[in-house]
Amino acid sequence: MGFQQGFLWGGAVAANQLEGAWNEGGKGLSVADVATYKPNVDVKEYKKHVEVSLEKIKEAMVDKDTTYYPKRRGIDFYHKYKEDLALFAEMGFKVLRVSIAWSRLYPTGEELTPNQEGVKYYKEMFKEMKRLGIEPLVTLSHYEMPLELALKYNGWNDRRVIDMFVRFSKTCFEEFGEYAKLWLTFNEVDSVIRHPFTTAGIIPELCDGDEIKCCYQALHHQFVAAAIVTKMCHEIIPGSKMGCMLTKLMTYPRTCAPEDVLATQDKNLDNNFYADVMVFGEYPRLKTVQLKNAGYYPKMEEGDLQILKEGTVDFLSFSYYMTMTESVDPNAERTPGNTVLGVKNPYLESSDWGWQIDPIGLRISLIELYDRYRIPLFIVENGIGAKDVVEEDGSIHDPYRIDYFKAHFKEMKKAVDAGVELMGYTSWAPIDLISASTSQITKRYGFIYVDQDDLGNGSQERKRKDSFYWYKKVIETNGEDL
Ligand code: BGP
Repeated sequence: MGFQQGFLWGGAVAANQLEGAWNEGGKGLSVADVATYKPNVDVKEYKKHVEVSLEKIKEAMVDKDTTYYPKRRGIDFYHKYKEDLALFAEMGFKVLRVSIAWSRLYPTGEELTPNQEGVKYYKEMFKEMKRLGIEPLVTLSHYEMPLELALKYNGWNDRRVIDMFVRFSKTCFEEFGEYAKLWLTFNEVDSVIRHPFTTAGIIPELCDGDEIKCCYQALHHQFVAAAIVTKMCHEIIPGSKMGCMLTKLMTYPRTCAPEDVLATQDKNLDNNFYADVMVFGEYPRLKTVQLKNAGYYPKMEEGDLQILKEGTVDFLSFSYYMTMTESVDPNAERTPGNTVLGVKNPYLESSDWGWQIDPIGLRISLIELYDRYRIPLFIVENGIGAKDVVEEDGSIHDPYRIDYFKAHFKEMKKAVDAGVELMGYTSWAPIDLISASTSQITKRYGFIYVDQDDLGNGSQERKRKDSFYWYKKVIETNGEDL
């Protein structure tokens, strides 16, 4: 059978990781602009590096030296987008997942009308994509809320932020709806719990001693906002489709001991919770009980549950980088991964950053998700961060990246052949950009190399890696020639 005709092959990026131009075009500061560069650190050290505090944020705000804030410079896509889009078109992209920086349209988040320079910038970008025949898939919120909302309201913890986000989204639909029919609300909506500041602007000192409670409240506000704008998107843009976006983190039991299986079940139920709300339009009963028992069930307003019911999504999208393994044995060997900690799976290899590579896990995830939700799926992030070497003649040989994608595409194909409805695939990321978790650019994901180091040195010249030509062929043959 193979991939359906019109399968949407492409790539995914996020404004805060590639645009740069953090203080141009009337843009306000976003939470990403205070994210510092983190050199490779081990698991124990990691916690210290991701700690967020009011004091650190304020220091970063007045820091004029941007060397250690790589997201502020990105890869200068803001000025170079035509060159980069041309390279994506050369690979034959059908779709490009982009995000809109909220603080480019609403610098503080509180304005009543948008910054016209920001509107103009994105309109030009969408026009160029249209000219090149690349369809946009637009994420409304990808780790980049206006910083002012974090400082003043403790981000999404405050219900008033819903209205501000709805205003921003309405602007996006009205201004860009002519070009974009495919939309996503919150990138990796589940990550509020793992990265509260990056995802939801939550500052621990403003949480009355209970950060987790703050996170679940923020998450609820995001669910409500997502449902409102999903409905609105359908009303404003004829033929539009809205998806939710999750981090697919499937967990295996380390052994078949029932204790391990039970602990694993808990992890997997938690991973499904977010999609349950956005696809079915309701809080699942088991999670409701769990949150109530823990004292984390969010405050709701009358009508919230109805809003969730009326704003369910058309498709389910997710990122897929790795799988997790669970064990109740405290001595089980841990992985050196630096965002989500887990037990080592002896059957899997890991990336240089400790992310366990698992192509078959992608097939399992696709089948499990499709069977549970029965709506079309879209893989909107998948890829490998690696250290690339530029040869003397300027070529970049990245067989490890080709191997990674090839193995994942084979499994994707098998899932499709098994009956899974898959709309498309966007690799993370088609061009080297700033890593979300570490702010390194040397954790490279692209088919296109960017001559820039972690501290911003380099010409920013773009170069095609071997994988560039390989992916072009995959797209040309609709995934037949791997
Ligand atoms: C996802 C994010 C992306 C992206 C990717 C890779 O969680 O949605 O923004 O960056 O992970 O992660 P990292 O950049 O930390 O390697």
